[in-house]
Amino acid sequence: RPVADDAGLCTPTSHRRRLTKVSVIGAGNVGMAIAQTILTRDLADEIALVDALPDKLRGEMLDLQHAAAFLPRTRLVSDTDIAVTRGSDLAIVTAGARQIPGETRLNLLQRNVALFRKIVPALAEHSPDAILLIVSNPVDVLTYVAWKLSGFPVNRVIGSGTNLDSSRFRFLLAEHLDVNAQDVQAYMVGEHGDSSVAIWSTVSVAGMPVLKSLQESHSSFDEEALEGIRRAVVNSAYEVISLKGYTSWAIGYSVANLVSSILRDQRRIHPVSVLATGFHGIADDHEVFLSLPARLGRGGVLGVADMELTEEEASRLRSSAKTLWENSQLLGL
Ligand code: 6V0
Repeated sequence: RPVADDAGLCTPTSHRRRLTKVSVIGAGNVGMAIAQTILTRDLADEIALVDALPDKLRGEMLDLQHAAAFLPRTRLVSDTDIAVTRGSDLAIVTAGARQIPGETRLNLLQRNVALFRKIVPALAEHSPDAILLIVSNPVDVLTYVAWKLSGFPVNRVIGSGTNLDSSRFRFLLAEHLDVNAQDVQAYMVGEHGDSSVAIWSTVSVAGMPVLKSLQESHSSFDEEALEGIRRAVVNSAYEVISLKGYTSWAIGYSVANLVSSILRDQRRIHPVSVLATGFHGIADDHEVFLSLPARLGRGGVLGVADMELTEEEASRLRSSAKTLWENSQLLGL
């Protein structure tokens, strides 16, 4: 005879499917925007939050839990101890030290590497089969650091890279062309941030390349104007930071979009930070992570596009690769 449980429901047979667990390390502005978007998009059965500040962490968890009546059912757990991430399918790292006024980028990098030395090996130990998704800046070098410290195969360590820069690029183009940004194909590749490279030949709307027609109809669409648009993409991050102090919503959606492609095995192509050695003339002995369009699925990085680049674009990539490689050599990994 069926027996009712405390909720008055009779369960005929126990039915369990494998649950999907995502961990977010760093419950700051970026980590919480990511967690919130994953929650609303129903991408995980369990989300584990980790931060070094226990009160803030518990406050953030409770605040999200109190929205349970309006959201898909997701178990939320949090702890300052990374053991709470045990058994994660995907671990997203957003923890980062904040730049101290006057501090050099290299010094900030070294402080973040020290932080990664605490976080990454522990993550790898608790979730040896997980995919690592790195968001903390400088994201390309830190993705390399995470790869080295985790000992994971390279397909399971991904940096959010220029996925966000490409989204900003598509937004600006969509505004200009008066179409939906989702219908604009356009890639920015290379280093996330100041030296990202806009690949103009990839800009298309509804599959139709638009650069040529833009240049024919607007004589002002010269090299200088194109570089101006690229700079506008780069500066848009600084503009948001100068206005509100940090960026959060766009990176939240951008990372949740990657999470969806990975956990749901969507095999979509995203510009993300991957091992770029050997691509576009990057030296075979330079292990660097840079963004290139990559196919993402349940196994992580399933392939990297060897895009056709102009010599100028490829040379910019090589120059970023050289700087990143030189910086990573100073870290003693
Ligand atoms: P934030 O709001 O200062 O959050 C960082 C969080 O990390 C804080 O809550 C800290 O308490 C926490 N933290 C520090 N040390 C540890 C530790 N050892 N263990 C666990 N947690 C710890 O910064 P914000 O959320 O704004 O930014 C986080 C990182 O994301 C920074 O490195 C940003 O530069 C980077 N971004 C990367 C982007 C990208 O496109 N890749 C975009 C935006 C921000």
